[in-house]
Amino acid sequence: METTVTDHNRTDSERDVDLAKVKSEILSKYPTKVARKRAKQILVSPSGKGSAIPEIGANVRTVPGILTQRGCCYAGCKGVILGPTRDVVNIVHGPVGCSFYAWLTRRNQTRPASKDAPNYMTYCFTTDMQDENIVFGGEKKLKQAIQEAYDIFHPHTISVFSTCPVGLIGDDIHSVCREMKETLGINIFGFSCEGYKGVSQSAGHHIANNGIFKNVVGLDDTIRGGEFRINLLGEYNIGGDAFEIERILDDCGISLISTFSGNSTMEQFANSHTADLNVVMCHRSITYMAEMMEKKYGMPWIKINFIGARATAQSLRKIAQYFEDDSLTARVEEVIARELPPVTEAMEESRPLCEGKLAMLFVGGSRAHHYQELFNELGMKTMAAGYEFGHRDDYEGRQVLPSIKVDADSRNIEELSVEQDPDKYRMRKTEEELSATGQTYREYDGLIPDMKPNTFVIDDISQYETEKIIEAVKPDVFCAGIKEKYIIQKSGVPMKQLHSYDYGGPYAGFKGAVNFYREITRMTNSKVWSYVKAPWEKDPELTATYAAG
Ligand code: CFM
Repeated sequence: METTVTDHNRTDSERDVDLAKVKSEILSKYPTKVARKRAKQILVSPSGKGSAIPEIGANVRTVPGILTQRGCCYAGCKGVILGPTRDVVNIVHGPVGCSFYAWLTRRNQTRPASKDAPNYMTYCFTTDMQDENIVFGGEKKLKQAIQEAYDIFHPHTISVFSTCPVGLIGDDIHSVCREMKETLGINIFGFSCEGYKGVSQSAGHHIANNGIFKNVVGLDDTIRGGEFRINLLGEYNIGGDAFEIERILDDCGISLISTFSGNSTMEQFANSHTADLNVVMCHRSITYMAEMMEKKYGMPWIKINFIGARATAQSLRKIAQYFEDDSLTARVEEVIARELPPVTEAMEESRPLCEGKLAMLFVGGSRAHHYQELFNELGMKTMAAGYEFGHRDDYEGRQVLPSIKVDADSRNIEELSVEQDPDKYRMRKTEEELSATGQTYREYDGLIPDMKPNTFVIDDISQYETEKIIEAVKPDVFCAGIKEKYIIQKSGVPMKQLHSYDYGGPYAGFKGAVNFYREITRMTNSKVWSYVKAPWEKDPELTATYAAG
């Protein structure tokens, strides 16, 4: 019988791929220096829990010429962090393409409070730089763009994003923003997030965190919400995830003061320092904010994860544990008890159809870890996982932070020096009180400890490596992004985008888990990809004719 990559009747021994051999075959095709570098970024997982965590090469430059999945600093700043916020006019100072290609491509959704409440997310604002602006400077054009946006929309906040050429010609966006802020009397600030900064979009996250922290957080001291008040950090409302999480928190009686930044507003950011606890979902993109808020305002943070039914329940319990309130704990348990049965039912339907199948997960900086929860619930094994731009702490856990060396690229990104606010600092709980709650704060163990034995962990995977590993591992589903999608499908493997969810979702929370089970069951049980044949596979004599000629 012909074996295809979607053949689900593989025996266990067929699945036992010698990953060390696959790794050395991949590396053998690289020049020596490149192979040495990639060797540090491709790990075969240690054998199970309790094993020593190996060091991984991460957050380093991609070798030029290699086809990476990564995006740029501007993408991380404008697209990722500020993209989902509806009441700010985000003007991109640069060529039109930079703005156009960051225009709603991430499927962030938003729900304004009323029909008249501002929502600028559907617009695409750009200064549309031309050659003459590159030669003679673009500050005048930027000023005009801010004025024009103000005249048309009257927003309370405008932010400006630098693209590569702006940094190269030296336009001073910050002085333009200061000047226009004074002229118009609204909040205007800029981000020096030129695409080339740092080694990936991760640099842009940090720059965005700094900018929001400096210019917005702390502006509004009004106390809002009920007794249990949190901020949700690192949730971006892809495919409606935030709506499901908001529904659950609401049911539990937990007030969400601000989300950074799914379904968010600048008004919420301005007010976020009044909450009592920060819960961090995406450790990579937003922990800077959690750390700065703790220093300045005295608010502790915990790591949570709303991807996966079990993880969602656990995260709710963690939040309740912080507040140490019996009525909250009881209500959280009630919600979990009510929500779980239909999820378990859906899981039990899907599990027999998915059990034993293999997944590969290569997504930005946290999903390649979080989504393993859902695959575990389906009884599937994640054979290979990795981040586009995670740092060592996202892989190995935060205990490695002191040993991460600052290099030329990371030195480029400003580290704000933050101090206690003389008026607004309020220590929510002392260290003793925190430890008395029975859980750990400011901690994340990373992806590697959760990987099963004999699996790959690969940082900044390339297209070539993707193809080689698909050949060797023959996964039943591959999760990554749009750049990889069609090549993976052409190799006969079902491909699920975990950045935009391919028009599906939500996948967070309880209802999201059910959506995901059904989607993965459908994808991994469909034969369609096994019928895909490239022309040269169908008609091999084409090659023969060519060779003979
Ligand atoms: Fe955080 Fe994200 Fe991610 Fe990310 Fe992203 Fe994203 Fe992502 Mo795409 S903030 S690191 S920069 S969870 S846009 S919502 S899906 S790569 S894994």
